[in-house]
Amino acid sequence: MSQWWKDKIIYQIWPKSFNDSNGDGIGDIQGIVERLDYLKELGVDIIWLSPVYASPFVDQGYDISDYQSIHPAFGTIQDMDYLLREMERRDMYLIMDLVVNHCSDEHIWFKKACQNPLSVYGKYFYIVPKKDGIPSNVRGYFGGSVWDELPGNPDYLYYHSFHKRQPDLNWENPFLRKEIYYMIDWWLKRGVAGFRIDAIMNIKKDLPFHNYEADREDGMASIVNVVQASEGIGEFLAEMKKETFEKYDAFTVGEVFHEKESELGDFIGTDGYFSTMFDFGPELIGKADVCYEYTEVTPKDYKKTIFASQKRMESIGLLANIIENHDEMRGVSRYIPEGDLCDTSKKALAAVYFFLKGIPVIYQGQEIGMENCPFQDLSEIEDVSTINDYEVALEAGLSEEEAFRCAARYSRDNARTPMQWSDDINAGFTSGSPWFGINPDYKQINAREQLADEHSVLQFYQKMIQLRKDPDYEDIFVEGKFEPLYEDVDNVIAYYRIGEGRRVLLLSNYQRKERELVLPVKPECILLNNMDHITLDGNRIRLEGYQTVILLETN
Ligand code: TEU
Ligand code: CA
Repeated sequence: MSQWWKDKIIYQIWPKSFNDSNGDGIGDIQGIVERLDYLKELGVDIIWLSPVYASPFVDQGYDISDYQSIHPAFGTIQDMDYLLREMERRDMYLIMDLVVNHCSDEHIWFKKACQNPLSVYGKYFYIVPKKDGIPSNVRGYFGGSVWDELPGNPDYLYYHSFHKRQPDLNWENPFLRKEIYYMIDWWLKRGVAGFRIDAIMNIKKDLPFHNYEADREDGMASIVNVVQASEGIGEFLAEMKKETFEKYDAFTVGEVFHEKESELGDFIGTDGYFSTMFDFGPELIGKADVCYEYTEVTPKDYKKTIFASQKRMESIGLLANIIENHDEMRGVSRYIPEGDLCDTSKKALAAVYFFLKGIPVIYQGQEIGMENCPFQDLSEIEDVSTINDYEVALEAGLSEEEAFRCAARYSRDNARTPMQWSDDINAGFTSGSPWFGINPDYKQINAREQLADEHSVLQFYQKMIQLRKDPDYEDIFVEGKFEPLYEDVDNVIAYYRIGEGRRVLLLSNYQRKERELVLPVKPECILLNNMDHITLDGNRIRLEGYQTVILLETN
């Protein structure tokens, strides 16, 4: 397969909160079309669209009841075709979210399975007779047992890794796999360029089902045990690629967690199952099984983690680099120490992750520096996962106030507030009443103002993208090797990208204090600077707080 995507910039749209075109308070497909010029102007090539399929929205569309139809709140299949045409006209590509570890309990397959667990559809899921006992003591991602009584048929149990209304599909069944490949093919034929592949490590179970050592007082064990113990996922992934992606030279990015180190090459090597996969290294810093045990990220941890990922993937393949997504709090609120948050530090973080080797992915609103939302009360939260975090914290004995604080701080809903287009009412997201609260900081942080301000975070993103895509620097930014510098100097994040007969140095003074450094070589010129000025004298450089530059060196 070709690597047509390796110099491209990806932008993730979480449709419910992107742009509402018809005033019902919910973002929609026509709303995306309205903003294509904005994205083109920014420099985006590939849009990853989070689910827009038919769904009861128990998990914000990651619970799909019909893979080949569009949820009416988002529009119609004709709107999808229109979006595809409008993107093609602008040389842009669309990738959809492929959620095939599970579907919704409202999917016709599951309904038929409930009616008759012994039918062919019963075998599309993991369904067992209840009289044999609960097959495993596994706790799902959103809390509680992965086993529940089959709706309408309490003599049986079925398996769900996520919410109980997201039954897992049985990938061991070749007929189920065929259905999925057919559906993927159907979308590729329609013109989508590929997929972001959801929760894919969960499709392989550790069979036969059995218990694991309990890790909490509930007597259950984390579902991570299942992912880590299961063997043989590669057979499914290789087959899926051969039956679908390969035929279309599609671009795929896997949501891969807990892969085995020795299998990295199988995932994203030259002939890998996927084009790329997310680097979740930074996302995992300081995380624990429960949110009240999370710890804050220090610049030191952050540097160590991104550098480790770079080294690990060096001779293997390209990672998709992110600072946030729809499952995380805002990156600027996580990777910049509290109190240091400002436009300059936001630009510093942006440049640091953006020029790493790999494919840069921007999450909606990141380009204007959107921050965590100051939630005040649980009633403002919609996300099932956050509500579970809160309950788990309460059960562990935290006060309501403490439980809310930690659940809200790390809530996925921080990233799910509506996009801030302007300082007009509802941040210009909708003319109606928004489905979800708008972050009150939209008067200060919004796209319209930043489009008119050359010092804005948004225009800095634009400049970064232009530089990254400049064909003159392809040998550096696309192909160039990564090599760290000043690795042991605290609060300096610096690395080379090495091109043909030249290299660039990304240098970030990741702290509030200014600092002077003696560079190994006198740079030839400055390709990017997140401030107006620079103090450079030969190879002595002085950087202000969070000042970040890209310097070109030629031999
Ligand atoms: O996320 C998979 C995943 O591993 C999550 O459980 C993650 O740990 C969780 O978001 C933490 O709260 C994917 C999607 O990105 C997510 O939005 C879905 O909820 C999930 O799959 C189920 O489809
Ligand atoms: Ca709408």
